[in-house]
Amino acid sequence: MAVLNVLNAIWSFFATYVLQKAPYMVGFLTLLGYCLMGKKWYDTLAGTLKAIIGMLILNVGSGGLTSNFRPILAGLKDRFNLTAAVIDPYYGQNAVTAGVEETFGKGFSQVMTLLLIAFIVNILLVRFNKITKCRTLFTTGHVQVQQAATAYWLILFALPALRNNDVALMIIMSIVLGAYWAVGSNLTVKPMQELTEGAGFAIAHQQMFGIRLGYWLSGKLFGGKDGKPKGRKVGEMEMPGFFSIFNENMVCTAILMTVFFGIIMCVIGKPFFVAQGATKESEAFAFYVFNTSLQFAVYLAILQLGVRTFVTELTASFQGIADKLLPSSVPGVDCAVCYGFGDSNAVTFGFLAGLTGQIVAIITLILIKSPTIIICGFVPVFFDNATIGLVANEKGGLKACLIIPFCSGLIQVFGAALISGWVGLANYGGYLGMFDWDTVWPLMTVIMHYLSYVGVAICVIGLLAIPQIEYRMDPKGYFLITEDYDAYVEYQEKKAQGKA
Ligand code: ASC
Repeated sequence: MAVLNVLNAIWSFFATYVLQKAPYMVGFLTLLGYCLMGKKWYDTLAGTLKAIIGMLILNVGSGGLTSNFRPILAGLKDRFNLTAAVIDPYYGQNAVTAGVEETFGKGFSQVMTLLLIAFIVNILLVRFNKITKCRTLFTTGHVQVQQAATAYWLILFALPALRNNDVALMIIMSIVLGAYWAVGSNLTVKPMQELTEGAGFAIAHQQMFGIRLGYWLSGKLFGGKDGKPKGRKVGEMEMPGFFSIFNENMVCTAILMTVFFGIIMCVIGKPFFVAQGATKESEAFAFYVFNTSLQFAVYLAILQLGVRTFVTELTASFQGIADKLLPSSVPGVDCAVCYGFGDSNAVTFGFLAGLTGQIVAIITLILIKSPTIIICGFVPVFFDNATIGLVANEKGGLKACLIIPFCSGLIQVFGAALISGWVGLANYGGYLGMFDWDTVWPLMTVIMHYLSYVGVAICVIGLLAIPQIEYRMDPKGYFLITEDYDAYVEYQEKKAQGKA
């Protein structure tokens, strides 16, 4: 008994302070990887610390972006008197916590059990990747908590018969969620390896299907035969005179944000920000607007510093895990990690295009008197569309970087309105609202709701079939791209010349 208690305590410590906290999860993986590689203790220590600190810096950046812009979005809601569901992962998680007892007579604690078992499903799918073809391990704990909460709600809603059978409930939910983690992040391997020229990570976030769809559409619609954009990429826009300052990431971000958010903040008006305590009556409003807009460039710079600090450590040490425990795999990391690669201005363009799409969609919802109105939250509008824009730019250039995130913005709002209204989450004020949760998950919820267990089987088989299809399209390159990127590029070149 005593042993069991100790094990239990260790497990719950691990679950609380490591598994659910991305920086420490990344630190743990780095430590494990370096130990498996037999690195010297002091190198292991240094690498682990850098991994944790880098992730903490990244969190300062992404948290700063979010909190800097939250009052602005709240202001829009206040000014136009909208009561509606906010699409934001944190609001979404709160909505589940607030409503799950009342709606389904269930507590939130099972969400954590779901997270743990689904994570194990992910590990197993990667461990047996000779069969499953899954190459990526999800490491972003805070996102996993948010997703486990929303998946819990959606599946409880879809399968009423399961509500009284906890064991079956956990098994089914974990398989669906674990498969989504493994398959979704696996889909981002190719776009990310190409974007980063083989940095050795995939994305484990909330728009993984969106990334792959954006990548594919950009190539199809705006790309040439050589896999490169037909038109110019964001970074190649040689702009004359005044415009050339836009080539500089910080300057570009600062100017665009000041113009865009300057207008929005002026519409909301000073009194709102004073009432929020964000500025003082005595402070010049123009200064406040300018300063707030510049923070955006500041936090983006911080975020990129965080990425640089930890990416090399994590991916280098992950080699130890890949060699010894999970062959041919790469870590799936936060989407913000890729902002350190590609054209950094594509991040800003993608975001602004997505925001425009969301605003158009919200106005449409209001005009058609939709029963569920959506308010944009910063996390979906920024992190989804910036990521999709960055990938789109790489394959399709500037046009793709604007059009694809614009469409994604529309889809996010319409998808979130439909699903959150239908399953009842909108009544609790929020919905997760990230791209995959406005598309793939609503679709799976519909299938499971109408076809019950057959629907579950369709969803799981459908998910697991995706890596199989991708593998069959390029059996030789499929694992090579994670194992040896240079060899992969060489192989692709030969293939293009018809030699391989
Ligand atoms: C999310 C979420 C965040 C951000 C962050 C982006 O989905 O919950 O805090 O995106 O992970 O870096």
